Amino acid sequence: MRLEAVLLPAFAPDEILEAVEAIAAAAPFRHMITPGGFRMSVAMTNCGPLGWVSDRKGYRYSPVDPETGRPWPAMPEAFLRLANEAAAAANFPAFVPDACLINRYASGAKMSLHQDKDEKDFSQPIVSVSLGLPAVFLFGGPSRKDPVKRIALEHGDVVVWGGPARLFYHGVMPLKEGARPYRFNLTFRRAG
Ligand code: MD3
Ligand code: FE
Repeated sequence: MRLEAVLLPAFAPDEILEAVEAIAAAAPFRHMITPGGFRMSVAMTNCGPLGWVSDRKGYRYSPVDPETGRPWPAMPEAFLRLANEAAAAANFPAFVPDACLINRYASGAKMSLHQDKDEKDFSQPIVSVSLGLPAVFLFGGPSRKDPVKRIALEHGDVVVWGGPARLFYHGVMPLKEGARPYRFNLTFRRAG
């Protein structure tokens, strides 16, 4: 059986957050601009061979950080292992991501309902890892009009989105203040 969205509670080890800090030292978090000219409330960076970027020209994957012209930091071995093991637990064996987008939410930051469709192969799942402050995740359906479910995502939770769910609309409610400054979300993708 091929499951569509699989939640693995507290699956991510705490060391992942330390690796995020090292990546951000080489490729700092920045607020990208949407093609429509809006500054995103979520700050982003990437690691791995490809990174997701947005500017006035559109959304795309780039092998270099547009802020520095240099390649994104390498994907840590622990990231590859975590993504691969999570995908395998959801019956997607041999998942090897080539992109890891790292989102940083301060209180009030949100992500509007959208689909992830800038990747080449939708048969590959997306693995998401939540760290830090909790968030309310919105999970809809294949059409923007479909009703949305609210799912609480906590520190360490990993979700694998595959099959039809891969193209479902989703978003994140404005983050509430909490005991830590940020929520981080890592999304592992096969982009190229
Ligand atoms: C369901 N990030 O970066 S992760 C994104 O919490 C994004 O930062 C959110 O949506 C965040 O694009 C949600 C969970 C997630 C990621 C990708 C999906 C759920 C998904 C793709 C298809 C369906
Ligand atoms: Fe998304």
